[in-house]
Amino acid sequence: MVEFTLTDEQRNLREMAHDFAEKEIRPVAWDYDRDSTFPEDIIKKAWELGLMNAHIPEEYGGAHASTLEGCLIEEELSWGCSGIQTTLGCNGLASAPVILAGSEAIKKEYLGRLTEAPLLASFCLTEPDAGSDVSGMRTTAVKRGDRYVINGSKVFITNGGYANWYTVYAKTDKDAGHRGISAFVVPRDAGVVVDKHEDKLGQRASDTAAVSFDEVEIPASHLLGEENHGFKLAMMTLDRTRPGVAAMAVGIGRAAMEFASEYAKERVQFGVPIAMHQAIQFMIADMATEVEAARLLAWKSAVQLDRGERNTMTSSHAKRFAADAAMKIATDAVQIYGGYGFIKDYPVEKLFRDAKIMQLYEGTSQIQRLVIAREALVPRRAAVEPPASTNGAASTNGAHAEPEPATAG
Ligand code: COS
Repeated sequence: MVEFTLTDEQRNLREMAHDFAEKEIRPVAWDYDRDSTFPEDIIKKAWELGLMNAHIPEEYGGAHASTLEGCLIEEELSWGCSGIQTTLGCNGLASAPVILAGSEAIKKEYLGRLTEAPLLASFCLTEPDAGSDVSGMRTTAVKRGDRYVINGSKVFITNGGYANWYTVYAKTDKDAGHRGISAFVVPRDAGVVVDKHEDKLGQRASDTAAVSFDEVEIPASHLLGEENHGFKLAMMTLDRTRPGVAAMAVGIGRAAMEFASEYAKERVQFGVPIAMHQAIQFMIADMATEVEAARLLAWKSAVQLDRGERNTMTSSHAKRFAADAAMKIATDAVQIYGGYGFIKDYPVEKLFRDAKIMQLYEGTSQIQRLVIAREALVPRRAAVEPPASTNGAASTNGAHAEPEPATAG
């Protein structure tokens, strides 16, 4: 059965997120963008309301929200400001590998930190010379007794300058390509150095940092899952987070469409509001279709995961389509505003800049196409295979590892 109706609980959640975006995010979003200020006060308020860390299982203090429910929150907050939502949502990316493969003690400690206080965590995969090509990473983790020693540097790390702990991918076998990568939890006070905060084109309220590890020692128990199984863990993490990124792109596209529609009804040229001209109507019509289609793809990829099915293909469909749609919609919104769209006094200029990152982070649009092509040509197994957690038991996270009824409807 296909059901597109949300439950009352899900509608209430979406309303709460929208209300927060409207009252707490929208009024300050353009100031945060202009000044590139980190939204610490908004983090505290969102954390108190449960709009952060919703995905964390109840036993570690979270609400154990489904992926679909996460998408509802992410679309609304991103409608408010996608830079601020990137900040608020990053704990989901950093903690997904911990939920999937961390030992009980690691989950208790590090997921607990996020739910007990408004702290942040970061996901450290990308390096200066290893972006799309994850297996080209150079950061190393060498085992010495009951500890690992990490050396290397990571770039484009969301919340990197503010994180309390980091999920770090490093080579544990330099000659084994993707089969020589492991994942670790690294607390900031182990010696993580923040080298640089980037000055970005868009999403300027989010912190994007370069961080480095110089002989950073962590207990061996901070390994996530098995040694040399980190690449798959990273891929499984991205399968889980790309539906939410797609939902964020829907939020940007929807915001741009709304601004453009309102403007088109007010702006008069040739004696009538420009919304009366078919040239403008067709642009608005395409925006509406793209928002709708992108949301359906995001929801499908989320529900598939919530059912315990593998969603690699659908999450790439969703991420690719929604990101490209957000960029196109924001570009056309600037077009509808004409010269005013190019000026910072008008809202769509920021949305145009913000939309661009959606085609870049969590896998470029080209990488999504590559994943889709591979899945189309050589389909993988349909079921999700939970990785072994560090303590040898299968992942205890039911939402991600075991089949569950769909939450939509
Ligand atoms: N889930 C589980 N396992 C997966 C998987 C997935 N979604 N995708 C790939 N794998 C497994 C494969 O089955 C293969 O397993 P074996 O070692 O048993 O053969 C292994 O991982 C390697 O897969 P593949 O050959 O497809 O790896 P590639 O090096 O060709 O890379 C891409 C694949 C390019 C898709 C990957 O590196 C990628 O997604 N890059 C983009 C990274 C990214 O999004 N960066 C943004 C920063 S994170 S915010």
